[in-house]
Amino acid sequence: MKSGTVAVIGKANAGKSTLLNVLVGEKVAIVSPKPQTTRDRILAVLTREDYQIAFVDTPGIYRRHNALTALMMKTTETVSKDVDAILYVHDGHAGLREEDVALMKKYAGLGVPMTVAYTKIDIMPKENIPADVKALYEAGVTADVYPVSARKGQNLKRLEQAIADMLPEGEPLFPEDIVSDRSEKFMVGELMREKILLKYEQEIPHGVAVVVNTFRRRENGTYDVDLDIVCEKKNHKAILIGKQGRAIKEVASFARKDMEKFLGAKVFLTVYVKVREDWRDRSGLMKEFGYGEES
Ligand SMILES: Nc1nc2c(ncn2[C@@H]2O[C@H](COP(=O)(O)OP(=O)(O)OP(=O)(O)O)[C@@H](O)[C@H]2O)c(=O)[nH]1
Ligand SMILES: [Mg+2]
Repeated sequence: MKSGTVAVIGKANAGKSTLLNVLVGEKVAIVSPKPQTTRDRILAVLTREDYQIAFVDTPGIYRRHNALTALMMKTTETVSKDVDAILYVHDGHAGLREEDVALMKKYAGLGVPMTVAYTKIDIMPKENIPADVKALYEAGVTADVYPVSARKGQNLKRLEQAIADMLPEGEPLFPEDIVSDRSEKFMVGELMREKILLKYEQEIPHGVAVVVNTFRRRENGTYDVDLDIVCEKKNHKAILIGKQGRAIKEVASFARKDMEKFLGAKVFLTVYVKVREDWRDRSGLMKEFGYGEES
């Protein structure tokens, strides 16, 4: 039996979390068209007869702007050095730049086996693929490259096998019914953040933290969820809430529906919007909001 941990690494917005969700067959990480969607490491386990792959999703590589981003990059660096293998996710549709080659070389040089998932091939000209694969080879990236589409489910079996092949022989690290290490409470907060990422412009969602204060299952099986949406500025709060509370109502309603789908039960959701000036640069507040438990 092959068994081990695999860091899922790549630039922000490359498609890491989407690929991970498809590979493990369950939504374990939120996804959005905006960079910096994933803020923390998330473990996702895929168990088959012959192997167990424990993926660690990571925050995408991004220019540093504030203490939160710096912390996210630290998480990614730490994870990449502490695994049996690396799955480097490259957004093929965004083109291949020198910085991509440099990043792949950097991670390939860490001393653990690496495979490249060249993703989003469903939205790019197919003829670019062999040219990019050749360019990578000529640039000295020795890892195998698998062109895939997470959205269309193309070529994923071959990628999965290649990942399993990189792992050492050993017993499974996790029970086979475990898919993620994250609690339902965490996921509920993340689903709220996902809807905020989808609804508002760049600056707003990046400055938002979601803090779940109550997550309770009643005897009749329904759930009570009370959460705070914490933003950085008063004017962000006004935008989040919208005219007569319309914006927040809409986004909360989307989130609630997704929470109900995820939990398989009715959810009573209460949402508060709060301001904490520049929390992303204040480590005490970051900790309070669940970031910075460096592991
Ligand atoms: N067309 C297409 N879109 C994809 C594919 N995979 C991901 N996407 C889209 O790419 C965007 C980013 O996806 P994520 O999975 O959130 O990317 P990520 O690498 O986890 O991003 P961060 O967490 O911000 O680092 C989303 O809009 C996805 O729907 C794919 O195979 N095909
Ligand atoms: Mg992600």
